[in-house]
Amino acid sequence: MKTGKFFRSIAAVVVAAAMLAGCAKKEEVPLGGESSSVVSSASSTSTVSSTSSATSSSSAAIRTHSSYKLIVPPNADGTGGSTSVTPHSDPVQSTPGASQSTPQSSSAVQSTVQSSSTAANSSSSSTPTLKPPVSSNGSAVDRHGWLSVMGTDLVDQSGSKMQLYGMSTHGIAWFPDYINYDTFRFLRDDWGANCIRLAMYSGENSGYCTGGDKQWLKGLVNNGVEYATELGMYVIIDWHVLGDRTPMTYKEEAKKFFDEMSSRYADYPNVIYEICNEPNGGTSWSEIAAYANEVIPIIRANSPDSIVIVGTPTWSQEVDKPAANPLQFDNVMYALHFYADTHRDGLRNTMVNAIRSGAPIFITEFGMCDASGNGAVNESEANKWKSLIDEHNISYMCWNLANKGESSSIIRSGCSKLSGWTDDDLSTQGRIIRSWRRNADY
Ligand code: IDC
Repeated sequence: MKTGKFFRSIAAVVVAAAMLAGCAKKEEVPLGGESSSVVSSASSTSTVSSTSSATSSSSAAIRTHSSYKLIVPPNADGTGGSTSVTPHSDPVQSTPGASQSTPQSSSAVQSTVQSSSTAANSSSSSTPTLKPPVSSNGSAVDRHGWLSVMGTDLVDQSGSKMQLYGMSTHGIAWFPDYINYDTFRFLRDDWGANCIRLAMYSGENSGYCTGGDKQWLKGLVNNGVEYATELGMYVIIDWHVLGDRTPMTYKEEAKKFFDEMSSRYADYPNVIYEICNEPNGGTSWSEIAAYANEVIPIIRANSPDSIVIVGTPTWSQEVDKPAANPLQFDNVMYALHFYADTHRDGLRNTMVNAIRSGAPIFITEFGMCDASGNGAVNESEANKWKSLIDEHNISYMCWNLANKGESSSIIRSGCSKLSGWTDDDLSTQGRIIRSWRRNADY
């Protein structure tokens, strides 16, 4: 039996079993996450329109799924879908990854989510079929199966070089509407994406360890994985360390989370674990390595062959550190993040040198603007990165899948469509990214 078919059968059994378990337990989980106290404690000036949950209401249903809530797309006739998804306000922007002198852009904190169901459904298919239009070559996961790391390369099940490409969500707590089957399908079919990254902040406002509703957040991750799986796409579960600076801050929570995720997705060849987004604030490689040495064995015990990505010091820029002192596990890659208008030749040189020293690099986040996630889009610097990325077979995920009023959001602020975007619906970065891989064949 082909790996893909085998995997789909397993996945179906796992899902069915989990749903039965959920029914048997009759466990009810409160919806919508945090109380108004969390929302009102937000320091951001973000505006969240009250219509955002309406969009989701029309396109998905929550069922109790073991201890998670599973959001289920509606039937083909449009019946059966509902949910209650209450996005939280994201926090005031810090300036991750910038040199000390990079100023913070005040406009980065402006956000308007306007996910009105009418607009969202008018141009995107409102009734996902759950029968993805897989090309005659099969989906990416059908064709490439379990991935592994060989030397500095990501390779597929037959040992051929593999490059993953796609979008990272924004914080799933703040922009949950984009965890959506149609959204992922459009990215796959129109943009040529073969991977989605699910960014779950661990330490910010409404982060997993800082007041977020854990069951709701895990439900979103769960949905994201299931949609990607249905679509034959790879999916990265990102423990988005940022405001918490060192992954040691919430190490115990991380261990529990990854134990749960890797046991749930043990048989999914498409699930990749990113265990700490961007250590910062002086966190050393040895501290990150100590964390990784505790978390990776937990993942390995459940899912021995999955790819694990580890963040690196200084907002995932110091890939020279693991190049000099690698972790002692197979199938591990190191994260490098760049924002093209801030990070130029210096970081590109660091990356190439690290690869030459044997470090497998995965760019799990990049933008074309500055490191604040805002500011001018620098296409020529972005193109330099793109050449290097292709030259070295590096996988790359673009930040971010949202319509926030910041340059790194790929959807224009004010556009509420969840899929079916034309160039007019996209930000400058969105238009460029869309053009990069549209006709690529995976
Ligand atoms: C930014 C978002 C912004 C949000 C902020 C929260 O774009 O809307 O308010 O986080 O602190 C990173 C981080 C990523 C940042 C992004 C842009 O991993 O979370 O997102 N960035 O600043 N590293 C470098 C840049």
